[in-house]
Amino acid sequence: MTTVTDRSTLTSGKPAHSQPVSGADIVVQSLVNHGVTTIFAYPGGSTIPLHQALTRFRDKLRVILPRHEQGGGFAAQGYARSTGKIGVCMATSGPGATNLVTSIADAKLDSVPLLAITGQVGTPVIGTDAFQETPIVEVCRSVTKHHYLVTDVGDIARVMREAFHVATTGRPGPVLVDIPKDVQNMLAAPNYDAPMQLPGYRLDRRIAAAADIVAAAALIRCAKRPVIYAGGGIVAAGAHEELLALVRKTGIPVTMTLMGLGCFPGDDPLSLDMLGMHGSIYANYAVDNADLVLALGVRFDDRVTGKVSEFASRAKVIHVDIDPSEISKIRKPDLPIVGDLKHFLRELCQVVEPPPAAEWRRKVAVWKRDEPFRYDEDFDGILPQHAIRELCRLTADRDAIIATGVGQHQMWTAQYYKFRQPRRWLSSGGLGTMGFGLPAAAGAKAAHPDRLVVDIDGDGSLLMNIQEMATCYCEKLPVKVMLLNNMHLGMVVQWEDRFHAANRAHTYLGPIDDPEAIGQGNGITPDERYPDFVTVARGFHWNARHVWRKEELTEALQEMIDAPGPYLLDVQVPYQEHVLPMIPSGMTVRDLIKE
Ligand SMILES: Cc1ncc(C[n+]2csc(CCOP(=O)(O)OP(=O)(O)O)c2C)c(N)n1
Ligand SMILES: [Mg+2]
Repeated sequence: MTTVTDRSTLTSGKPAHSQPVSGADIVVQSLVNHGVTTIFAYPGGSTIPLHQALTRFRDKLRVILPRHEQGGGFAAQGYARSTGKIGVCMATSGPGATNLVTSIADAKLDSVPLLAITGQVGTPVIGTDAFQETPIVEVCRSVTKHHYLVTDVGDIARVMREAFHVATTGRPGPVLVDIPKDVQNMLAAPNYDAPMQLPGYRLDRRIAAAADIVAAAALIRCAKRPVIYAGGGIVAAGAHEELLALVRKTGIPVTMTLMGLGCFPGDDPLSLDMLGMHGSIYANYAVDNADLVLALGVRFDDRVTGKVSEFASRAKVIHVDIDPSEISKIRKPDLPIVGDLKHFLRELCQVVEPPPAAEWRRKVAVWKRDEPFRYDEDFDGILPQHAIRELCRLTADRDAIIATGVGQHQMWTAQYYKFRQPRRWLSSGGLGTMGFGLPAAAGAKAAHPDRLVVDIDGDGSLLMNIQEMATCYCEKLPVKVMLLNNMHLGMVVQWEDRFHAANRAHTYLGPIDDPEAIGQGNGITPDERYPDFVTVARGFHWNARHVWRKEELTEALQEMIDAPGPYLLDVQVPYQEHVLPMIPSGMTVRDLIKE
């Protein structure tokens, strides 16, 4: 068997063979060796040795106790997404481990470096349906980048080293390490520098060839209508400055995917904002009319492409990605390039010449001027879009980190909050997991105690992990929640309205005997609101306030921003509002709905 020895990950500085210690201590020492300072961990029978070991490293490692393992997984993701470092979460066997599954799957689809450690029942009883036994490696096999069931204490140090390496290199992703309780208790003399055994994991050719860089420059040189389609890969590669340099040199307009928001300044004249189903009209027009699309760290997701055969149908495509399996998965590019984006963009910038695209830039600017994101600014009440735009204005100089749940509020945040830097935007893109926002915000706050962290959430989404309010209070993570409360599963309501004759099918979040439940209400008065989020938040020792008058919004938002502790602002918004524009699923820019 071949072995991989990557000296760059040798961080222990310890002698190769030391005194015997427990498997649990080896795990925790490995975390420390790899620079982990925060772990989100919920204990149980199968992880008691690991938690006991964690107490011996109190000075080096902060353990944050979430109130649900899914919250722990999302908090670890908030940590990872906002820092670029690996996020680490831990859960006990059985229900603890299965509670992590959604956050692992979420990390897989959004390429987030995550280490999930689970306790497992003792090796003698594995496979006997022992108490709290689930074969979590089997459960997670297809939603991890890699996974381990460690049955020999002598393997732990190497496995941990491999887990860090796999999770953080190439295309990042989640790695699961499942450790039976008896293995945690066994003693071994650890070798933290044991060679990795990853024969199938080869990253050595993931650098763009010089000829491909020249070919890309040649295509750009001739393009009359070029567009950059930039995704989460730019963020993951830390290539935002290189992207900016390329745009400054070439003047090519940039549209971003949901995952890419912030990789190019949203307030730059050449930013076309987000593209796709709820993207800007100008981004979708630009891609539709482009003769060259530079697809950088993107995966041609169906929420971006709609009908694939008509997406960017007039364009040649240069597709650059670190993961070879993304190339030609959806769209066959004219120039496929497997490689690190930072390297590619830096090299390209050396040789590229501006394309003859001045007229195109003017055309795109006219679309942008004439077809902006819009809402009824005279509405007598608070529209969600208005609340987000106001929050964006009030936090413009705060370098805030914004998390979201999933639904209309998420799309409006993507549209109206202008991100200028990467890693300020934390949102579940690929899996679209409701309940992501609050724990992700908590994890980001743990990593950035001095930054303003706001979760812009929906009422349905917030309820899915509302127990994390306790984590925020007890662990001193003073995040803010701007709740866009429409008392509905708004995004599903929108689809009911558009495609199912407004027939309400279990999308009202109040009592079932209310006429609203079957779509026959006439609006929601303040005393009909349910649940009372302000009282709930206060029960968790948060400060909280309800706001519904437009003229009070700015002052209420400022109070939320300035509050020293965790704060929930329950913003009453109508449920009748739709996220626009919209290209219905599987359709094309010609089917774009503007109102
Ligand atoms: C865990 C999970 N269950 C179901 C869905 C399907 N879904 C997508 S958006 C949405 C509504 C979300 O409601 P809310 O959080 O109140 O946000 P709103 O759309 O009202 O802004 C639902 C049910 C989902 N994305 N995630
Ligand atoms: Mg809602």
